Amino acid sequence: MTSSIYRPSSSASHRPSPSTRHTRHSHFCFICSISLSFLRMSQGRGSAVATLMVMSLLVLLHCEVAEAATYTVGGAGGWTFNVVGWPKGKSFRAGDILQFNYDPSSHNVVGVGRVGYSTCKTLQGAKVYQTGNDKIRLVKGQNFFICNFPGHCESGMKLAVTAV
Ligand SMILES: [Cu+2]
Repeated sequence: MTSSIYRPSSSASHRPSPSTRHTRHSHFCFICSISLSFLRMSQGRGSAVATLMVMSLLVLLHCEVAEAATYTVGGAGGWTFNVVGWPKGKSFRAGDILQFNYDPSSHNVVGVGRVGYSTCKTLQGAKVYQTGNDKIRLVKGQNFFICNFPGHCESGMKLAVTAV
């Protein structure tokens, strides 16, 4: 049931919008359309076995991605200062996508580790996102992001999300 994905949190100041989980991965339709193309091809050849195989694959893929969701970090305010508390009260799954919306001349998104998150330091080789419209897929476990413009992370422009 997708209606009860959010853990109740007595200290949360606002309830997250439940509508976010209904957004599915964009590649889902891509996979479906390719699979359906193969399906049509195999039907043309009259191969019942191939048709069955493709249909099974389609069902399998559907099950795999159906639960993935896209979350807009910070909600309407986007990726900005004091966004650090945004994940509170929300549940995330591996494969879910975080959408970071921001002005790329003022901010960026850097994938860091636990130490980078707590110290607001970017280690060499860290992945830097800077389009202003970044979609980042969550991996299982902890995911840490900061803005490494001077002083921003220290002003709460940091994010720690745990995906199950
Ligand atoms: Cu910033």
